[in-house]
Amino acid sequence: MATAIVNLLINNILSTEASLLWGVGDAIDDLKDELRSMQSFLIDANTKEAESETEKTWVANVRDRVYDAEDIIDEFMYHINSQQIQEGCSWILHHTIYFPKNLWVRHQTATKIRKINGIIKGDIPERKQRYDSDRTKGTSSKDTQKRVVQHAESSHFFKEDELVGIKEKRQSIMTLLMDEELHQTVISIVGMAGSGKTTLAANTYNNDDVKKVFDCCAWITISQSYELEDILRSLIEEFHESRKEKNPANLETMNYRLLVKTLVNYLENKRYLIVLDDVWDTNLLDEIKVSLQDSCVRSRIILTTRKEDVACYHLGGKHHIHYIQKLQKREAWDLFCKKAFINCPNGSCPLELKSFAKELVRKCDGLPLAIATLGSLMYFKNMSQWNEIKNNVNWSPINNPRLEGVENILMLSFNDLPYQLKHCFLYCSLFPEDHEIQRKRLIKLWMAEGFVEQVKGSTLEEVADNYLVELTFRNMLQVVERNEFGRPKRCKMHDLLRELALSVSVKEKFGSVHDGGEEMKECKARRISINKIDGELKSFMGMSKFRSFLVFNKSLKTLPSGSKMLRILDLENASINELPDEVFKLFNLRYLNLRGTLLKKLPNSIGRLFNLQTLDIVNTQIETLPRGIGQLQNLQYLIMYRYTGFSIDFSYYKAMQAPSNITRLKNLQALSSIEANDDLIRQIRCMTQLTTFSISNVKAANEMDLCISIQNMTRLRVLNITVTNEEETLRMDALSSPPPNLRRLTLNGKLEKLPQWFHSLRSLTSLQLYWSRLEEDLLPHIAALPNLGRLTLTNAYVGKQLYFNIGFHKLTRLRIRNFSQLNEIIIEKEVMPNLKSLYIGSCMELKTVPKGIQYLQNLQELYLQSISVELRMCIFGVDFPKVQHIPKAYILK
Ligand SMILES: *[C@@H]1O[C@H](CO)[C@@H](O)[C@H](O)[C@H]1NC(C)=O
Ligand SMILES: *[C@@H]1O[C@H](CO)[C@@H](O)[C@H](O)[C@H]1NC(C)=O
Ligand SMILES: *[C@@H]1O[C@H](CO)[C@@H](O)[C@H](O)[C@H]1NC(C)=O
Ligand SMILES: *[C@@H]1O[C@H](CO)[C@@H](O)[C@H](O)[C@H]1NC(C)=O
Ligand SMILES: *[C@@H]1O[C@H](CO)[C@@H](O)[C@H](O)[C@H]1NC(C)=O
Ligand SMILES: *[C@@H]1O[C@H](CO)[C@@H](O)[C@H](O)[C@H]1NC(C)=O
Ligand SMILES: *[C@@H]1O[C@H](CO)[C@@H](O)[C@H](O)[C@H]1NC(C)=O
Ligand SMILES: CC(=O)N[C@H]1CO[C@H](CO)[C@@H](O)[C@@H]1O
Repeated sequence: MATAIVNLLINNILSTEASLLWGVGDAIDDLKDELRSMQSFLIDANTKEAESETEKTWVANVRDRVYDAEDIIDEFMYHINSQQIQEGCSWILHHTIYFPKNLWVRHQTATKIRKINGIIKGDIPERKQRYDSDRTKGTSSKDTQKRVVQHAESSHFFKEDELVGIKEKRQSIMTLLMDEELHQTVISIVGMAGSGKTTLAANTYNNDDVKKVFDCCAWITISQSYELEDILRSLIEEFHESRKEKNPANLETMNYRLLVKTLVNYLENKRYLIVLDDVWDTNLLDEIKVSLQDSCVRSRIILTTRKEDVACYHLGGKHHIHYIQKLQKREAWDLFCKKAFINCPNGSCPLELKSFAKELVRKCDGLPLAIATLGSLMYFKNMSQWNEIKNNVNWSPINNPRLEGVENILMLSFNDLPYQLKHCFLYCSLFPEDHEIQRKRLIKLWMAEGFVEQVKGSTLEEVADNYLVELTFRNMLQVVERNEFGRPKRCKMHDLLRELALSVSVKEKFGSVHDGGEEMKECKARRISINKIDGELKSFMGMSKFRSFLVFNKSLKTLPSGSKMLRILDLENASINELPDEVFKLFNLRYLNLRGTLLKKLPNSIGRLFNLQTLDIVNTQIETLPRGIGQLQNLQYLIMYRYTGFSIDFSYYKAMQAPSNITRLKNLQALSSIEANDDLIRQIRCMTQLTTFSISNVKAANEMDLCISIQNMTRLRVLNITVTNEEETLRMDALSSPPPNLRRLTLNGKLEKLPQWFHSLRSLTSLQLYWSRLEEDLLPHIAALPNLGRLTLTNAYVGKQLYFNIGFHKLTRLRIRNFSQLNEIIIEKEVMPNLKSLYIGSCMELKTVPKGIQYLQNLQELYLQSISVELRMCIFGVDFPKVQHIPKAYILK
């Protein structure tokens, strides 16, 4: 692992901008040369983790020296930058300015670097020879690229894990859930980490037969430390969500007593199902007991735990304990084969591998997590690589006394990762236990850290996306939710893997998590994640070396000072309403996430953050961007809207006002969402590089200018346009052809007709029309879009009938809302054969179910909201046979 870290450091140093290094350039050049030659064999050495002790010590030493070098360079850059700011001309940075008072610093820096270089140099030649003669092959990231594409096409990718043996176990739990016992009944599922408790609970909980019989359901993940009030709040939210009801208005501010009262009232005489996942102590059960009264209506509680005393604890009512058995030899083998040999004839193990494979599976000790991870690892290997592993495996605890058998297996999977993926994987452990990690956030963090390799013909974002997919293939991350094309949207890290990753992180000074308890005194790692805090967070030793500072706790109110070299500052949802000036001097900062904080304003000095790539200020109180924003020449993602209402309303979010200087940002790819004015619309045409563009406050009179601007944005994939108000018309006909790769289009405003360029949206996968109030029938135009997967029509058409008579072959999600005249929907046979989800809301004239709904054989969910009494009666009466094939149908208020 240390070698992977050294590589990363080297890459970061190598990418330092040379023009800034006047006066220290020679020393740094020498260092770069040395590092380059070292890097080439460090990469080779990377997978060979069975290094000898001396080897390990050597690599660790190199790591520390390179850390030192990085510190010196970053500190130097910081110094030079702040000098120039004082001189009042920070934007001249790319032309280096010569300041006499910097001479001394430059000289000093050069000396320090030479010294480090000497140390590294003295150690290398001899090693180099050795490595040259003993090259080993590891997984390279190029293989990763290829593989991901291959697998994305195989069905293996999309299938959810049907764990071996789960059917019988599920049946026995289901029987307990649905039996005739009137009293509240607790079913404890107990087993060790990685034994599949949560999978079993989830598999039962998500079963439609189960959900149908309960009035309301909630799934709460507890994990090791929890806040009781948060849990009660989540319970209330989940219950409401399960019945598609709005949360009580004052939920956020309720105190403990009120929360309990709300729950008790809500649950009275309701048959409820609760899953308490991963309970660690009996205190929680004591505390939560009063909220979960028994109304003798066959309510059920499932709890999963690693601890027997928790499992045996009596909440009252009836009690059953389900011990998760380790997988039987046969089951373990089947699971392994499913993962490892899915592409082999009959999915079975080739004869010549059998004995070794069996040996491997035996080591997994019947734990599904270990078996699945190992199986996925072996899936990627060919015969000769199997043999290599066979010969290299250091099973015996002597090699790694710290680890148990199962951890050894997980370590094997970790070691097999290409070095970029090692960083990415370790990074995930900085998120709190059980945190659902958003794909978008994660890959931006990876990119800002410099983990993502440039690959010819792909954007960094695409490469990062593939890293994520690869980690999920390997079962190192679990997918919580996928988008309409099967790509991961949210992921989670299994506890056991997270513990492992954290232990590696700490050992390698890669990163560390602050979990509350004692006051923070010192941290040696380069990255810190604050998960828990007690009171205020004070400055502590080691802060000056931090490159990443992540906060996952609402209660953080102030930022401790002393980190000058941060690359990443992520304060999402922290209760911060002011940032210290220090933040705006962070010359190295690449990623600044202030989403959900209480900030009201950004200072002009934000312009000093010369290296900033991502700025996220979604859902803050900020309304206007400062002028300094125009100086952020490296900015790529600027994300800044604020939700203000429900998505059925015309104006449900607010965009940001920005100085027109913003158009000078030549590296900006995502601009979302900006408030238009006449000037801006004209000037924005020079931003031809944009891939995501969202603009509001557009007027009909802007047609020409807006269209010229969009015409120039040939790389656009996402486009959102919103007009000033409900009465304003959106005119887009001046556009001669739309951006060729447009994937998602949202038009919010009155349309006289659909623009003539509509038929050429060949790549469009998602279309949303809000408040268009078209008078012509819009469906023939939309039916012609060959790749459309999602369609939302909100108050888009004033006609009486929607007739789907052709096309829509790839459509999976359709939402029809607020059609005031609509009284008939007709769907012909073989139209939208892949529709999975259908929502119809606020269409009061609609009195019957869509004609032809019975042809939609893949429809999984039907939502009807604010519908007429007649339609409601149809559903339960004459039309029932037409909808009874739909697994989930909800009628909401
Ligand atoms: C695959 O299974 C079928 C039926 O179970 C069997 O006839 C066939 O011989 C098997 N093929 C191999 C390569 O094992
Ligand atoms: C196995 O895969 C490795 C790496 O992709 C490759 O270098 C090697 O040639 C392959 N061996 C065989 C026997 O296919
Ligand atoms: C935030 O920190 C407090 C204090 O340690 C802790 O009680 C709370 O659970 C933390 N919140 C989260 C979401 O972890
Ligand atoms: C931040 O808070 C919002 C609103 O409460 C929530 O939806 C979101 O998931 C939170 N983000 C994280 C990373 O927890
Ligand atoms: C744009 O930026 C330049 C320099 O950064 C500044 O002089 C100018 O006043 C700015 N213009 C506007 C309209 O903000
Ligand atoms: C575009 O609009 C859709 C629908 O309102 C919204 O979900 C999405 O977040 C918007 N995208 C951007 C980049 O503003
Ligand atoms: C943008 O479009 C206009 C008119 O279509 C054209 O004259 C101009 O060269 C384009 N600008 C760029 C930067 O491509
Ligand atoms: C529920 C809802 O938002 N209804 C709106 C639908 O559209 C009409 C007219 O276009 C509005 O008046 C309603 O308020």
